[in-house]
Amino acid sequence: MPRSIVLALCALALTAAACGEQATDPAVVKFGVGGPMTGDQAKNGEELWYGATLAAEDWNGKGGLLGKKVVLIQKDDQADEKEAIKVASEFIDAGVTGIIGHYNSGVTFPASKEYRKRKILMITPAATNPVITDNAAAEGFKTIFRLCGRDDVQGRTGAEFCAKTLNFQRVAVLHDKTIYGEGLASAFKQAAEEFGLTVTAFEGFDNKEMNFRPYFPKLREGDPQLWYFGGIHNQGGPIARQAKENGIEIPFMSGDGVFHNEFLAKAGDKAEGAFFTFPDVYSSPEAKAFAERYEARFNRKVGPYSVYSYAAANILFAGIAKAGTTEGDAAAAAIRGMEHATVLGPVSFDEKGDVKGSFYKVWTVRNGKFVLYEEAK
Ligand code: ABU
Repeated sequence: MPRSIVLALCALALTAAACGEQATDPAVVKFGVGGPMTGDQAKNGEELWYGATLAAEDWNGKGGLLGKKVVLIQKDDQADEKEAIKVASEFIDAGVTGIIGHYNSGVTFPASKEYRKRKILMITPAATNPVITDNAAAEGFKTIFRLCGRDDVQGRTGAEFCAKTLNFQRVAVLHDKTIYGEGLASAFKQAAEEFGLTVTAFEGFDNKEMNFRPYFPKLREGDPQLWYFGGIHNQGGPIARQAKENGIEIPFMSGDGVFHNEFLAKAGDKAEGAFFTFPDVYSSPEAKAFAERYEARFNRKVGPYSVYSYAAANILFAGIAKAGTTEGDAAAAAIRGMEHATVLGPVSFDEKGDVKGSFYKVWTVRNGKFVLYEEAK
């Protein structure tokens, strides 16, 4: 066969394949689940995926959404800000109605800009940097939602605990220089200073760093009584362990990105006594029933953001069902107009797309487990 004909046939086949992915199957409604599915944050992506999958299975088990089968598409953003636009474009090309994701604020924010200009619904179960919803609202976009809390709120919760419960006067702060880690660290610092605390250090390092010893001299300066870390558990576990191995015995505190069994595994016995801010996603009868069902279905431990992802997917599907359409603005209005009965308890959204109210609590590590500070006292 002449080479020109072979090339033409190949081009035709590629176009057909591409069209196949883009084609709208009238019997299905597609949603994207985006997060870090590989690498040292893969547990976070896994939680988003399996939480959303259980919600999709529930809806399909009762007839689907608007009479169609819910189909989820998974994409790995590698927790990498440079992957955000590529992954967002792939979801858009696949014809998704909505996104459950992403996990990292530094990925979620640029990806959300792609979704929102096409009126694709997005609900992040996990990305806590305020800019995601603040910027969408300021620019008049309505289809962006955040089910988890915000770093200005959780940073303040942590600082208030240091000032009013622990009665400390001096704290030090380290962060991973990402928009999440540095943003949370800055929110903690600002609130700490408002509560009258002295912040003895505020230092950042690359989010791939694994040797933290060079930062410990700075951490010791000014005699802090606690040190705060803004970052994710892949660094949070090793840095907490290395700090204690190097004689830094003051308590470690961090936020939702480190609140994970991966922290306990990586920090080992050096995790004991650490403090965290995270909502109580484990204690209610609904949360316990969810955890049992999730672990039986997927043969893996439930994680903090499995619960959020299940609730986020249900909110998205319920809004579309209520609106009777997948059109973004109409479904977003329905989501805002509802009180959602979720596994986290009742949830409603403000005009920006943020969840109303604050659910942050302080946790500590006792005997190798996370326990609510109020119950550990
Ligand atoms: N909020 C936990 C970590 C994800 C992020 O906001 O970057």
